Amino acid sequence: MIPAFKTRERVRQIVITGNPNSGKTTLFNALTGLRQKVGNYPGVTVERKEGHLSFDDGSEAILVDLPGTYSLTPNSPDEKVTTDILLGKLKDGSLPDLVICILDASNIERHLYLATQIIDSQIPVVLALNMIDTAEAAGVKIDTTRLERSLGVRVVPTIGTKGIGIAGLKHAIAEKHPGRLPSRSLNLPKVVEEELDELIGLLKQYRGIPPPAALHEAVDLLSSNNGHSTGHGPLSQEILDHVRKDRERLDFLEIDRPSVFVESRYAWIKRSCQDAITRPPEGGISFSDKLDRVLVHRVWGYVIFLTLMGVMFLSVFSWSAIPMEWIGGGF
Ligand SMILES: Nc1nc2c(ncn2[C@@H]2O[C@H](COP(=O)(O)OP(=O)(O)O)[C@@H](O)[C@H]2O)c(=O)[nH]1
Ligand SMILES: [Mg+2]
Repeated sequence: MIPAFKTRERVRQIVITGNPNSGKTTLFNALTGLRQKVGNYPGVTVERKEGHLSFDDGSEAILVDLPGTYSLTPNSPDEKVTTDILLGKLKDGSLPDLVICILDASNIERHLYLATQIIDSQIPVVLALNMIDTAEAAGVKIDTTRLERSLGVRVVPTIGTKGIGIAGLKHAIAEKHPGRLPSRSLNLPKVVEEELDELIGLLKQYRGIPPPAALHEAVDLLSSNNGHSTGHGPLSQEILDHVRKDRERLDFLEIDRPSVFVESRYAWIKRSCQDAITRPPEGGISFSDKLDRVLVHRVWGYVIFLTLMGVMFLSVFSWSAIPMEWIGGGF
């Protein structure tokens, strides 16, 4: 990240991330105002947007609006910029001091996929539950206190477009965020858990990979058939042999390697959200559903239909006399 110094204390490096269209740029603008600088990341044509964040006590932080990504497995150069920064894969091995992860509250389970991956990576994180207005309009209620308890991180509700919750978000950013203890938000079969822990140990020991990247790289190696590294140089023969044996063992046990990690994460998310999210009954009743209920009702449907037909009949035969008189009077 950018080396920035202010008198004696190092200025905190904070990054904003989240799925595309979750409201990252809107919240970035609300937090930084007009104090922004736009450039490119070195070596790629991906826009880099940076701003200054000032706190009540006079201290400042640098805020970077990272490109959006759905997970920590990148599918484009933009997403690679984000995942490299979040996993400490930059050349100098630096990690952000804090990650602000923006979630679309009306799509919370899907957006928690990336958020829980970041929580697993053990970088201090604050979740901004944005678009609370859209969620409420859809009848979704989220108890942020309960969500905080189940996820173990700060959760702040916001409506970026209206500037609601910005003060609360700034407050949460300013708090002290102790590094988290390792508690993975995965709920894996025991045998997968064992293989994963063993491989993480090997990757840390032999390659000096930082913990966030080691967990992620181990998951990547076990779930795919890739023989290549995910960004920390080539793998040693010893690790490759170990990975091959792990894969054979899991395949023999008929564990679906590509989906076991994804499914267990979603299962974990579902469980943690259970008590915190209330949805409208019957999967949400929209306005048109409500209208349908009355208009196609067995009794009221006919009453409304006959009334409308009656009004049309009257309008043609009786009320038309009035405009006809006007027209007649005009000649
Ligand atoms: N209803 C609603 N719309 C929002 C909110 N925050 C952002 N938006 C809108 O969502 C869209 C995507 O926002 P943007 O900040 O560009 O998302 P980004 O892709 O994550 O940077 C824009 O049209 C915003 O105006 C919010 O809290 N509520
Ligand atoms: Mg944006």
